Amino acid sequence: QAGEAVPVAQRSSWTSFLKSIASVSGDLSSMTAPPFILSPISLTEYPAYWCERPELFAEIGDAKTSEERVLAVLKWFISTLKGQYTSRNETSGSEKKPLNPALGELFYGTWPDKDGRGKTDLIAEQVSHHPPITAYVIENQSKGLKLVGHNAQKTSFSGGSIIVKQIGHAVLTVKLPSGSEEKFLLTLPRLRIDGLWYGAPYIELTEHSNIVGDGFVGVVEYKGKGYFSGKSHTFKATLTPQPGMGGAATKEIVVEGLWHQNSKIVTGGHGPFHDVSAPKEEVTAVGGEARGEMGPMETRKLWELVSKGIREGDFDTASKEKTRIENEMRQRRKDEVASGTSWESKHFNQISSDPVYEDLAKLAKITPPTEDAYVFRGNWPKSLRPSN
Ligand code: CLR
Repeated sequence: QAGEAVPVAQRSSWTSFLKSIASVSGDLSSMTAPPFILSPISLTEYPAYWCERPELFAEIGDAKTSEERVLAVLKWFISTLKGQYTSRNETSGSEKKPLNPALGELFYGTWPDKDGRGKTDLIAEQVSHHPPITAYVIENQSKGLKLVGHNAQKTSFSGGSIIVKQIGHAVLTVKLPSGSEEKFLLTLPRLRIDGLWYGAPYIELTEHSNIVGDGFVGVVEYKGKGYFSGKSHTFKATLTPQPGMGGAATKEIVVEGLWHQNSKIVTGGHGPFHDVSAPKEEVTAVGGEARGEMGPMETRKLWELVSKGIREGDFDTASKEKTRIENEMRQRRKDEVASGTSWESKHFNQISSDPVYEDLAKLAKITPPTEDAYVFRGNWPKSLRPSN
């Protein structure tokens, strides 16, 4: 039944929202949606999903061989998927529409040191508003790990589902004890958002993504529940060693399972691989200002009243506040035009092609062959790096 999960009073606005999704392709983020589907959290907070199991991230730095390292990267990567793609369902019953970040919106966070895993820090910045692009860096300095990436989405509508093509990539740099570095290129899966008609959207991953580095080309294939067979959230990862690319490994490794539950190694070894049934650890938001306070562009400050309105069901206040913020941002852009200046990112420099991406993409035959990227300027706020 259409809209069964939608509050009765919002059914007609849900139907018109779906109709406009079907006709507008590209960017849904700025479309107005009915209140029941709104999330009080901005997309600038989503990069935190990469580190909700900080001990698995840290383990990459402890690996002794190329094979151990690539397996640690795969395990950490797969273990993030449950949080990235099912956590809104679990906490609020369905996928929700995140707040559409303002240009220059910031999010700072940390996961404290515990059991020798080291402290891990995060900066995310909205580096483009239209289309929305979020750049981020996640670093565990004591383990020599740095993840730098950016995310954008291109959406279309097909067969009653929203198809989300993720644009962007991430590069994980691992500093080895010898002083040399290994770099891993991570690309992102495609999403299908189902359950729209009913009013309870949820995500399935489709197609594939890559993990390439340290002498390995890795492909992760995603499948969902088919009409006749198959299970939701299935994946199969194949890691193929590249002859002559350093790394002592010679055998192919295959891992199969369910990314939101567990998986096992089926080729090149055997036994359990990952298991995400244990609780995850959410990021601790940190203010980026001098005394650890949150500045006006920090996401939880900027959207404070909108979020409160959404959480408390006061949608009038939420929508008034949202309009106020959007108008303020429009005014800023106009002022910049008038004064001949332009907005500048606080933490990232855009480059039009990324040599690390190009080399590793070529090796794995990833398209497009080149992609722009955002380079972190290294300027951590004092609240995250007191010694700076
Ligand atoms: C952002 C990057 C993260 C993974 C991730 C998870 C959920 C995605 C989100 C990304 C992008 C925006 C997204 C969202 C799910 C729904 C939302 C596609 C890829 C769209 C804009 C909202 C659709 C509205 C329906 C829910 C009605 O690492």
